[in-house]
Amino acid sequence: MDQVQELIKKMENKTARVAILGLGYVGLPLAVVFAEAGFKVTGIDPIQAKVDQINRGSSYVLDIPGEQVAKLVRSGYLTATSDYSVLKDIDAVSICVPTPLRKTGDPDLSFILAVSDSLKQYVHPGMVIVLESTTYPGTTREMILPRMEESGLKVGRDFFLAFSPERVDPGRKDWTTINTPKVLGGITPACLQVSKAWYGSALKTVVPVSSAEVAEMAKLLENTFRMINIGMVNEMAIMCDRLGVDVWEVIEAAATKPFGYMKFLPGPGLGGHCIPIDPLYLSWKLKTVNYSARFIELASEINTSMPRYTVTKVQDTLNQHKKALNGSKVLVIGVAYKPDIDDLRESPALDIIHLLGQKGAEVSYHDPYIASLRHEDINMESVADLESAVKSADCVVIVTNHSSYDYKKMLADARLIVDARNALGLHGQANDKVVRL
Ligand code: SAJ
Repeated sequence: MDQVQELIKKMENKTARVAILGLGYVGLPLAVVFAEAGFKVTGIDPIQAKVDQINRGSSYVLDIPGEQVAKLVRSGYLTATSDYSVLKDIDAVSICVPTPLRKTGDPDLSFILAVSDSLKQYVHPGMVIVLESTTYPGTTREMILPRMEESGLKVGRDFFLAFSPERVDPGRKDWTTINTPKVLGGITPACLQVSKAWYGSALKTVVPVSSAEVAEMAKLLENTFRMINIGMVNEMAIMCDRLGVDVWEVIEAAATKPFGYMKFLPGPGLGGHCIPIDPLYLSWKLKTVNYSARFIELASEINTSMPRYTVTKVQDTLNQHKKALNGSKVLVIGVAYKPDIDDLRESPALDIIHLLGQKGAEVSYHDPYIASLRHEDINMESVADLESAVKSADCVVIVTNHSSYDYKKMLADARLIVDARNALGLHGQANDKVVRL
């Protein structure tokens, strides 16, 4: 039996030994899905604290309950380590490491390259490798393939290599790792065949495509679509403001169209580790082929201008009440990058707090998910007594509309509110204490 058939057999009877490189919000749920499917899974992460926590049977990822990890660890289906040498006995590897941006705005592939340099020491005949980290088209073929072939092994014959974009939406309950359709593209047809047998044995729906590049590009289309539409609706908010029209009412009216329209909402900026970043991987790649991705550049410009636009709203609102921003008490409500999660990455609240401080405001914040803020020049704790903080603030600015807040009470207690998320809804529209984006 050749390598392909042998591996497919191991996937079907779950005897293939699986490793997940990177145990974050993508890797840990994926490790759990394969373990629940009956594979023996080894999670590998360089952060010993994560490894220890998993082996103690607890979870640090919001979407994965601790008892689920404990059950899988107790039954021997899930274990964690920081030792890459275990890869010598592994058949199937999924790479789920971060792909952030450098300060210069260029892609930072250092995590992918670091794990590839570890993995290449252990690649052996009969191994399948799938990259999940969001990256520009060509990364799998240009950066991972050559490193694996340094061993002298041949892709598609000895080992198999594919790309499958992660589609984890932190905090979402309806679409999770196991039931979200999974796009999968191989470096060769045999790579697709083997990786499809592996992923198809644990995930509900696998969507095979003709190459790794198609799979890499599909992911970037998904998130670029989102980032550009958010940028467009943010500019709509700015335009409506200039025309004296309520953008929130305009959006609700447009959203009554049952076809040919998709609702996005303006906000104080674009947070998260996917939407603001992934499209810039694409625009960077296009620059290498002398093409300027103008939609992406423009949307990014508008989205990154929203924190300053929000602070200007606060300044103008105080000004209308004969108060200077300088010296005023401003309370920021919600600092996570989106509602009902504890993730701060790229949160616009960080820029807003920084800008408010720069303009001399006395800034405080409250967020039920984030007890303390340590970021660049920001070193703050979430206020303990929300009611008194709202009452004593000269202006409250709602940046992240967590669903746990009592917005009616906040409206009653506050002197002034800048509502950057339309959290107050209609209560806010007819109230002269409230200014919306
Ligand atoms: N945002 C707006 N207006 C909108 C939607 C979002 O300002 O209409 C802001 C959010 O407040 C946040 C940022 O954009 O700051 C990103 O929000 P998001 O809803 O896109 O949340 P993410 O970053 O968690 O996006 C994830 C993505 N998942 C992956 O990349 C794997 C994205 O592809 C999903 O489409 C998205 O979840 C989702 O559908 O919720």
